[in-house]
Amino acid sequence: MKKISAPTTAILDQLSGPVFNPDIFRKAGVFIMRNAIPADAIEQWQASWLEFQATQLKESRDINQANPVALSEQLPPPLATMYRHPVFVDTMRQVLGEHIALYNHRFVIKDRFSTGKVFLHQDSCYHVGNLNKCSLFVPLSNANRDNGGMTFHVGSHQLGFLGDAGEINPTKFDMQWPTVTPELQPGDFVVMHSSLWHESGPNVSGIDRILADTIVQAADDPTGKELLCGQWQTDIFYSPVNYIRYFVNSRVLKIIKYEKERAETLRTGQ
Ligand SMILES: O=C(O)CCC(=O)C(=O)O
Ligand SMILES: [Fe+2]
Repeated sequence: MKKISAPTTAILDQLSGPVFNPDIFRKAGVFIMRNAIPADAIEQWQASWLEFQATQLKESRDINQANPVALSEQLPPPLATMYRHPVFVDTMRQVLGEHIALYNHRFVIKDRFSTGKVFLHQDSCYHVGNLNKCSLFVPLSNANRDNGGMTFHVGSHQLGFLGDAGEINPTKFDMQWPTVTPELQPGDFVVMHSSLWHESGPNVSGIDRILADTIVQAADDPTGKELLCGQWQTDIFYSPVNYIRYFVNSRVLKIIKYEKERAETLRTGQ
């Protein structure tokens, strides 16, 4: 029987509420804010989503094979800028301090084009710059176990970056983390440390699961995209976009090379 850390178990009933608890977040790596976003903001974002979906995502969408839930279409302005709502920096100041920047903003959705599960992983291994980043998951639909709501392994961020990118095998660790799969409603949002292990099941109910995923970080990180509050704390910047260009040789470049060679072998039959 694996050891579930007792302090982690003790905080399970304090993981959600209308008021952010930075001490619980530090230990858990996740906190669920309840009914924290004003209704007028949510209604505007939902209306914008419905129009966007009806006009641009109806027939098909551009599926990213590496991550089918990540929406690649250009968002309309109300959705592209929703991370600027003050509720988010008011919360994140308690984790990141006075000076906060945006790292990335996107949507992760489970609609009829991406109903599948997302394997257990941490996000830090896909990020560039400093490791102290947090996701804000903002539901514009209900999210629950039936439509592929996310599951969080509470406390697992304490292990930091695991050294590679991909599906985590939890059976290989001496300790076990309790899991939570919160039911989310529009107005709630989840704060998650980017090293926290998370996953999600398939959408079996057929009700779209629509989440915005905004990643924020301290403003001293040179990969910041936009200042959200305070002042920049760095005067050097570089872009995380297409980061493989920063390498002469790397694991990702090798995979690309091997994939090309394999395709060529299959094509020519030799
Ligand atoms: O959409 C989900 O359920 C999870 C997505 C996710 O964790 C990711 O894209 O990194
Ligand atoms: Fe993730």
